[in-house]
This record gives sequence, C-alpha cells and structure tokens, in this order.
Amino acid sequence: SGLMRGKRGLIMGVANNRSIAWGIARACRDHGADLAFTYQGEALKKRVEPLAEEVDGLVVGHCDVTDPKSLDAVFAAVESAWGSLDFVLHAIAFSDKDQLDGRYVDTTEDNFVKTMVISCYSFTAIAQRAEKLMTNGGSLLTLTYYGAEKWMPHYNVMGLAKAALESSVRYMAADLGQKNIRVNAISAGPIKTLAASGIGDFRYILKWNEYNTPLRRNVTLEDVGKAGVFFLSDLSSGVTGEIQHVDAGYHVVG
Ligand code: 0WD
Repeated sequence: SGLMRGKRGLIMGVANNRSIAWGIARACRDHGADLAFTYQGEALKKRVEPLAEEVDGLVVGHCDVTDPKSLDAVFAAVESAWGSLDFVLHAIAFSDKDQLDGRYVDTTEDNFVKTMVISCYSFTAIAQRAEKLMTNGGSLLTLTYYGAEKWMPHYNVMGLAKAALESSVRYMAADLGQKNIRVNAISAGPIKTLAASGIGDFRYILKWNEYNTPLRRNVTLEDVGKAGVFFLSDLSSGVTGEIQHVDAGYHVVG
C-alpha cells in the first residue's frame, strides 16, 4: 500500500536480518516509506549495506550512540540528503553479557551506567537531534520489554534501563507534542536476535512464552513490523506516550 509514501525515516539498530529494526524497516518499505540506515562499526556495515539496498534505502553512516560526534554526523547526513525527517526508529540496547545472567544485585556501577546510557539516554539524544529536522511533525519509536514492568529472569539491569526508557517516552511525548512529534514504544515479546542471545536461558524463555501466551506462540518480526507501521505512519496520529505490547498477550498472564 502507499500508506507511508512520501515519509522519510531513519532506522537505527539493524545488526542483521534478524534484527527487530529490520522487521520494522521492511514493513515500512512495503508501505512506501523512504528509509535511511545507520550501522555500528565496520563489521556491521557489511551486513547493513546489502539490507539497505534490498529496500532501496540510504546508508547514512556509522553511529555509536556513546559518541555524540557520530550522532551529529548521522543527523547532518540525513539533513543534507533529505532536508527534513518524518520518523526515527530507535532499536538499540546494550549491557555486558555477564550481567544478563544471575542476580541484578551484583551489577557494577560501570555496567549500570553503560547500560543506561546506551539503552535509555541514547533515545533522548536522538530525539534532540530529530526534533530539529521534524519540521512537519514526526514520530519517534523505541523498543522495550516486559522486564521493565516485572522481574524477569536474567534481564537484570536491562530491566531498569527499559523502565527508565519507558518513562522517557512519557516525558518526551509531553515535551514534543506541541510540535506534533509523537513518541511511543513497542514492548515486544522475546524474539531470537543477536542481542537476545546474550540473555541467559533465552531458549527457555522462548519456550515458556510459546506455551503460556494467550496466542500460544511467540511473536515474529512481521508482527512487530506491522505495529511499527502503525506508530510510524499517520494511522497513529492521535497516539503518543504509549507503550504498546506486541507480545502475543503475555502481559495479561505473567
Ligand atoms: O527479544 C528481543 N529480541 C527483544 C528486543 C524483546 C523486546 C525488546 N527488544 C529490544 C532490544 O532491547 C533493543 O532495544 O529491541 C531492540 C533491538 O534489539 P534486537 O533486534 O533484539 O537486537 P539486535 O539485532 O542485536 O540489534 C540491537 C543493536 C546492536 O546489535 P549488537 O547485537 O551488535 O549489540 O543495537 C545496536 C547494535 O547494532 N547497538 C548500538 N548502536 C549504536 N551505538 C550500540 C551503540 N553503542 N550498542 C548496540
């Protein structure tokens, strides 16, 4: 369909073809959106370039969200290519793998700060830069997880970062609403991606969800992609500050 024709969006957080960002990007392209992609480091560049090509997208450069200069450079590249921006997808998170296992209480200050900066503050840093380019309003979307709301095994410090991220969605929705910039999050059920494989017992979590969700299955990149189209298109024109579960209904159970 042409639902997103004429809309230009920046996709941040594609690592490979299993990334949630890729699922949402593909769905947006199916509806006619024009896309630009960032990648984190040379190793991922080789994976992102062919994917961008598949959806006729631009690759606007390396972005490590802990380096403000690389963020500035990417938004400058978007501005010179397009002049303005309609949406940004933030699908970025990180915590040391050895702390995504065992107990939260053993977290170090170092990893606590790193997890918060990469998984929460980066969305704010991106919003600051996107605001300037969203001259006709816009939509900002991030990804969160149920571990923000409830204790989940092994999610640990990432759960705290997602709780802060969800709160930032509400604050930024209020800050940016007058400019018709909407800010929302999708709380996705577990999906086997590179980042997820760092979480202890992830296969068990997938099985648990398959047996216990109302839909009796896990969600797919297509499920999350369709919800992404809703939030990044005008279908959600009246929606901001929302945390939308796309989790086969698990949040009513657990
Ligand atoms: O079950 C899941 N997979 C769920 C993921 C359930 C619910 C939410 N999410 C969230 C994640 O927490 C994350 O916010 O979805 C988002 C996307 O994650 P993903 O698609 O599961 O994982 P992946 O394909 O690995 O993409 C995340 C990417 C990184 O990949 P790796 O695996 O190399 O860390 O985030 C990027 C990186 O490309 N990233 C960064 N980008 C810029 N600067 C940085 C950074 N410092 N750190 C990580």
